Amino acid sequence: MSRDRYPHEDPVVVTCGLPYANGDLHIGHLRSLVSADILNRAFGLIGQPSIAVSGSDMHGAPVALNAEQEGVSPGEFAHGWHDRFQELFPEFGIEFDNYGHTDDETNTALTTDIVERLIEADHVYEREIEIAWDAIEEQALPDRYVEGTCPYCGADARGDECDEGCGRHLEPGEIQDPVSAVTGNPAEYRTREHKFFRVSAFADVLTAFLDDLEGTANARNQPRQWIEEGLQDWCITRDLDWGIPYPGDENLVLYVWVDAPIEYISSTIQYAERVGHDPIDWTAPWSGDGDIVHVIGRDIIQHHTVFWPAMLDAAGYALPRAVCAHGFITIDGEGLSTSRNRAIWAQEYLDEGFETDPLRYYLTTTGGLQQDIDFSWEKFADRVNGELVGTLGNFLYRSLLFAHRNYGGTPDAKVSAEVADRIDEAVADFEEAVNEYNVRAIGMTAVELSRFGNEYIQRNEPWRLVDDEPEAAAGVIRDCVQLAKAIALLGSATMPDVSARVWWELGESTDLTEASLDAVHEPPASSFGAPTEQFEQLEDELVGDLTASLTAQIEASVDEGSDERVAFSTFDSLDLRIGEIRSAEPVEEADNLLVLDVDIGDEVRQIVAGLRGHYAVEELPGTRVVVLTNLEPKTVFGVESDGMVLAAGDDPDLLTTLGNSEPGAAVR
Ligand code: B3M
Ligand code: ZN
Repeated sequence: MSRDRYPHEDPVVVTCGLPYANGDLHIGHLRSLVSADILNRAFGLIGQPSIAVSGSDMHGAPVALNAEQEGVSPGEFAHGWHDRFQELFPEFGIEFDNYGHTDDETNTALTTDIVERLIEADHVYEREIEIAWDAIEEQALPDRYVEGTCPYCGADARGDECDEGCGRHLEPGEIQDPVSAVTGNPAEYRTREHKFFRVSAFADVLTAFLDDLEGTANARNQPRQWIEEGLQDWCITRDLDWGIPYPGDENLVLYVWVDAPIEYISSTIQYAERVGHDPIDWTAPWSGDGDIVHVIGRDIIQHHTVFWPAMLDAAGYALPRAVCAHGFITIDGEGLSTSRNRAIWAQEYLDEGFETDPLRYYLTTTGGLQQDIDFSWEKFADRVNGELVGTLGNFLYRSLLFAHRNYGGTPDAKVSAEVADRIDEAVADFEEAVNEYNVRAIGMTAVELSRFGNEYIQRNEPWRLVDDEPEAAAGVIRDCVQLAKAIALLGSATMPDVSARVWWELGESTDLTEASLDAVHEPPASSFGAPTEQFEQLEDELVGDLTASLTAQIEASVDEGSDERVAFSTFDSLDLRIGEIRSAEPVEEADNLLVLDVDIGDEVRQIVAGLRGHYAVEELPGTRVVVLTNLEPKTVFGVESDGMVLAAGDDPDLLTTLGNSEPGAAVR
């Protein structure tokens, strides 16, 4: 790893966190993918040799569990998603130099080799641990196969992560009140032998690594705290029949988080094998000649700043130079949730017929990389209409149209010192942004330069000069055309499609993706045609429709019954008991309500129920029903209701007992 400022001569490998090949991609995934793509393109623009690699994460419980629920083999399931991802990436301008997957030969061989090195160096030992077990199904419950409560913060957690609470990685056996995610059976713990990687021995290595680590501050600070609290060794095997076998024990597979980051190296190797090692050895950064830059979501910082560098160090590889951990995305102020369908899906965005550059721009410039950001169609429209249509699109269109109409292209004049300096300033800002991995600033330079352009054209009023002072008018427009060219170049990392169109409209014949910022001062073609408008205004009516259909999509998923499971402890917190109806009376002024007195064993409760018209008041007394007794009391039509009587269906069918359970008997 070098500490040299970019651009330097050694290669840089930009990686993107591997999406699990287990479901559709949404804007949360896109934030990682696009940020990595932007960094890679931005490196290229400043003359830094770089590639972007990633791959699909095919192993582990996240894939096995979803495949099982779909009734297909994990391999077939994962390959299906892998193919879908690869079709989708180009639509969003996401260009990887290599996109592999964790189940291929390169990664299987390399993972086996790395784990063997860890074993040889005595960094792996065996320990008996308690793992979650479904005694009814006689099945181990690794990772996402089990749900329960986080031992650190008490939030609902699934398997190996506290995804809705403190965000910690959870070791096997740590989750409390475990329940099988497949059957809902309460899990027990069984003793099993598993392999552990001695992460605790790497505290000094990791501390030194973090002291030098570049990227976002969250990726340095959180692990420092974990190291201070004392590092735990890491269980690297699972009882699962899907994954890379543990070398030396075919009954165990490696934990998915062992082979997933190794795919970063495997993917680099595949690229190097394809293009050869001359003039650049792209694998060199993994042995210290060049830099590794990881782009990830903030939920997987621990994996990338503790487990992964420890593994790299133990196996003799170089450690990354930077970890850039982006924040989460909320949708209309609430957490994105795939199971609740509270998400903007990549495919649905495309189906609306939208271009993807505005979304790339929104996802990467709304907040700094590290910040959590909110998406709503309204906020999206505000930025598209304001910054892209109103500022950037407006400047390009008005100035290039003026140039085309009056001069047939670039006027024959010299670029002013003011504009040349302002372009240099933008280039310097851009280079600085790349050196700080500041994806937002990378995207803003083009918009800021257009803001200047609009102000410049407004201040110089070429439309007034054109008749009386033609030379002055030509000078102003010459400046604007140069600004447009610089904007296309600077904007091309974040908005590659729009920039390529502007480039082409400026009469450039070279491939913009091959260009560098050195071209900002080169004169554009002397003749070019009429420009087109680059961005479409999002009208209020459309925004209203999109917002309404997003709300409907979320509500429909709630009605359908989401596939999100509740922890057993959640169910257990409901006090359900048998009750016997003593009396029933209509509630005045409420057509469908009855007020019941219900004996629940140790007391009689007054409960209002929507049964009027479905049952005659005189047939109810003596009926044994199921009562939720610890529901918050409330007042309905002036009548106090303390509990809930359960019934099935819209045409309420009271739940009763098959045997003759006594009032007060607990329902489980
Ligand atoms: N497949 C996805 C995630 O947890 C996981 C990333 C692997 S990166 C090596 O966000
Ligand atoms: Zn937690």
